[in-house]
Amino acid sequence: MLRSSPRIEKALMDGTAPTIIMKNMLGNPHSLTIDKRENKLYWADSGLNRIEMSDLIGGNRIVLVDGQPGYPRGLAIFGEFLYWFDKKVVSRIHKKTRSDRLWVRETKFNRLSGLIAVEHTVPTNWHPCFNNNSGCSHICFILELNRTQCSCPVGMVLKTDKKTCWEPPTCNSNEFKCGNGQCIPAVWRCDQYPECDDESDEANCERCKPSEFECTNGKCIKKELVCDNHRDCKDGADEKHCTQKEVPGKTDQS
Ligand SMILES: [Ca+2]
Ligand SMILES: [Ca+2]
Repeated sequence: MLRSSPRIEKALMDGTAPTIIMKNMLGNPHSLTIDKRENKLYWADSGLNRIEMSDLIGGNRIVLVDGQPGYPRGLAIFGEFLYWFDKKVVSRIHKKTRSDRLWVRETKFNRLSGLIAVEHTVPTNWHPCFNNNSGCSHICFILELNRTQCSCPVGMVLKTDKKTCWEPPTCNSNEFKCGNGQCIPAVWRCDQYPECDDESDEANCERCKPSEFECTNGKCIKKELVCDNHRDCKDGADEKHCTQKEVPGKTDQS
């Protein structure tokens, strides 16, 4: 609904298939509510000072309350009555006969923000999402004809099974996703130089053959170069724990 071009729309529960069901003779419609038993739509219109009702496709409009000053809000259906409030007064009217209008009560609250009617007995087995969440890993919506559709929280998307949510890859197919979410070129994976801030690109790499020695940084050197009094590993790991003493001054690095 837009104030400059007021209209009432409907859409499926996942927000798709929006349809305008009403755009004529509207002032400032708001506070919509549905009577699910009667398949009726009710709304307040503070621009026209009315409360109106129609069927669920915008037909058969009836003015339920006319000349209603102020800003009626919080429409709620309970039993045979429509309830609403304006400032701190809650009112009701018979939803079909438009009779029995009365002030239900004046509350002590100056600025009510909502009104909810709660049925004492709520059926618990009719909704198709009640059956194992209809197989959805996170959110289940009901569509027309009691069909269901799965959906996901912000930041997740549905897998191709249309049931399971997962976090989409943020890296391209030619990139490697670091453990911290960073993307680096895939060829930098296991190249013995850490490019990920968490160095996950060099973790769990198959590096050295049985005939090789692995330096601390992952570089492979021939086993013959271990303890040969020459630093072949950058940190000299190949010359540590040797029975023979390291030759001072030999600091060649790889
Ligand atoms: Ca690397
Ligand atoms: Ca060496």
